[in-house]
Parts: sequence; structure tokens; C-alpha cells
Amino acid sequence: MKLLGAVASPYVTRTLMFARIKGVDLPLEDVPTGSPRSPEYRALTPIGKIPSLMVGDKVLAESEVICEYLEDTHPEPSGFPADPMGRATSRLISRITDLYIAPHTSTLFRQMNPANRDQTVIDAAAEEFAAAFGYLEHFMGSGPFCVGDTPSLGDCALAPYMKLLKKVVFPFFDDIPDPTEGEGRLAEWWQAIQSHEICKATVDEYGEAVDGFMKGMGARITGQQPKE
Ligand SMILES: N[C@@H](CCC(=O)N[C@@H](CS)C(=O)NCC(=O)O)C(=O)O
Repeated sequence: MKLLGAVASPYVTRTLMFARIKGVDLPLEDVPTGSPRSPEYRALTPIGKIPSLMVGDKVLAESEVICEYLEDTHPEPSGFPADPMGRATSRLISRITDLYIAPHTSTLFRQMNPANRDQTVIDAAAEEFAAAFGYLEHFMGSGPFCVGDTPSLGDCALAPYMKLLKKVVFPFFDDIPDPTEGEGRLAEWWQAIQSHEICKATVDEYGEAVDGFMKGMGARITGQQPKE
């Protein structure tokens, strides 16, 4: 079994973090020819996105589905809370990340360069982020992690995305404050991620990959250096 993709993807990082907190050995390999758009990779998964999981001659796509497969094939230790409502809540945090945070991150990625900015797009994204952070705080259970005192799927989905926002959104857009700073539930949650050895190491590894990606893009995409 091996994971295809690159660490610079928050979805690849989700899967790696989930495997690591479960103690599952999951080697990571680049996709054939290095491009998810290549015909070689599309022959494996026509979705053409990373990650994918190769198990023998079978291929699975979609980070969430891959995590569920790892859970089914390696049930102990579980990557989910013990009770049904806790498990559902962990999945819900992951869902909120994908449905209400991820789309607005890619929108803002195209607005980083002040020379090409459309303030109405930024205002709309700022409202969506504020709403999404509210959804997370509303549904997160008693912490300090998304649900309870150990990390689970929701943490693995949200933590890389929060790191991405810390790299490409909060430093560039004053209207979108970092909800992990201060006193709220997301601040408590981020502290928990930072104090968990595997979560922190995996998120830091992802952050370095994002730095490398941004360096490669340079001023072409940002038009500026981040403020921090
Ligand atoms: N819903 C997918 C999203 C995966 C995804 O968007 N991956 C991006 C990298 S972050 C990708 O492979 N993009 C390649 C492309 O669009 O050509 C998942 O959870 O696995």
C-alpha cells in the first residue's frame, strides 16, 4: 500500500496525519511523471487529483475516503472518537473544511496580488470565512481537539487547512483575522494541535512545503511578501 501525491497538498497531509496518528505505515510517492494531470496518472484515477491510494492493483481516490479505508483496514487504534455522535462530529468538521473553507481559499489565492484584486470578491470571502469559523466553533465538541482529548479525522482535515490559511490568507488579507489567535475555541484547538507531537510535525512539514511552493510562485502570484 502506498499514497501517491506530494506533501504540499492539504489533502495529502490530511491522509498522512490520519495514518500517523493511527500508527499505519503509509509511504508517500510522487505521481507518475510528477503531474496529476498526466495521462499516466489519469489512467490510475481519472479524477486526476492527489492523493490517491494504491493497494495492490486497485486505486482509491479522495482523501476522506482513503482515511475511512485506513480506518476500516486498521481499526486499532481508531482515528475516530469512541461514540457515534463524536465520530459524526469529527466527520462533520472534516466536511465543513471541505465545503465551507476550501472553496474560499482557492478564490483568495487568485486575489493575493494587490494589483489584480477585486474587493467585492474579498469581502464576500471574508464573510464566508467568518461564517465557516462560526460553524466550526459551534460544532466542535468539548476539546481540546475537534472532539475530545485525542486527534481524529476532523483534526487531520482542518489542521493543514488552517496552516494554509496562516500562510496564504491571514497575512495577506487584513479583513480576515486568524481565529486561532486569542481566546476562542479555535485558539484552544490550535494549541492542542501544536502540543501534539505527530500533529505538529505533520502540519509543520506541510507548512514548509507551502513555503517552498510560494517561493516558487514568487511575486508573480502574491505581488508582495507576506507580512510575517
Ligand atoms: N476532494 C479531493 C481534493 C484533492 C485536491 O484538490 N488535490 C489538489 C492538490 S491540493 C490536486 O490534486 N490538484 C491537481 C489539479 O487540480 O490538477 C480530496 O479530498 O482528495
